[in-house]
Amino acid sequence: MLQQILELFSPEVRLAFGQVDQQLDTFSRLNSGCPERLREAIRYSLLAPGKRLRPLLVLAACDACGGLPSTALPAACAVEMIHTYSLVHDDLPAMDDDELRRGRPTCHIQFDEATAILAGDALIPLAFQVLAEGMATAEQARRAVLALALAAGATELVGGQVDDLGHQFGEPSLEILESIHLRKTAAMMAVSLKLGGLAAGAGDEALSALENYGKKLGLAFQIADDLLDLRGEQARIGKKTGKDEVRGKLTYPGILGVERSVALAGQLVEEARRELSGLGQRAAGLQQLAKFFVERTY
Ligand code: GRG
Repeated sequence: MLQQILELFSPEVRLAFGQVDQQLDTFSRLNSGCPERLREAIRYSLLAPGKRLRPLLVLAACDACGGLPSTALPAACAVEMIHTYSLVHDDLPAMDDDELRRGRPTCHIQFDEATAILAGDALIPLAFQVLAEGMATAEQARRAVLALALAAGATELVGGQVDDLGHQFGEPSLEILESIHLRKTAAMMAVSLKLGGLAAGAGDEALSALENYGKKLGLAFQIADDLLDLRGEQARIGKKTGKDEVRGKLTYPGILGVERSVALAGQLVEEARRELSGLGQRAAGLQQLAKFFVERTY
């Protein structure tokens, strides 16, 4: 499926996307002051075979705004670092207590809990370092660092995670569920697109269109994630399925049922696509991508 997705984008996006793993490798070599076991744990999680969807959003948004996607590679790596830290911490016994991630033992199983916590911790400043050093101008770097700090912070990613943990076995409410996923999942997608736009020097109108698209996309992605947990194959997804029900998690199929969840995902995809209409033909790849996001099987 990834190959099919990549074909939606320009050769420049594909070329830059092909460099993401190599760049992540370079950025995570770290200097000799980093303890070896910490370096290993950081690289174990960061270089594991994730889908790299957020980096793709960064590069595609940069292209859609008329920029050269390779200039957005540091931003693409920065969002993947924050995303990876959030997965490492989410998998810890104190949170989701998972043993499988990206088809491999989770970081705390492969190493130990303290190392997994600290590897996640170290990825956060590394992301901001890469972003601050990698944007073309000081003003772009300032705006990008601010945007990522807000998206990854206490009101968005972390706040969404806290509310998600707090509502296990809670009163099912679509409003709460949407608020959780707008912050836990959609905010990181929206900021990925924004950073790509910033790297291209896009104006405020284009930036807010990209962010709105990212929020709708993130919600649709989450519905697909809930549906995969319910009926996906563990081997294909690379993580355990059927956990949401056991943990009493609020989910879209749990509240709406499968049919209405599928319909809502479709509606969100249409709304997301419309958000990009002002960007014209250059955003056609991103518009198509939205469909793949909800039709995914892993
Ligand atoms: C610990 C602050 C903190 C936050 C954790 C990311 C997250 C918040 C929780 C992960 C739980 C989860 C299943 C969320 C659903 C959406 C999501 C982020 C899925 C994982 O992203 P993918 O499918 O993963 O893009 P890969 O491995 O391909 O990068």
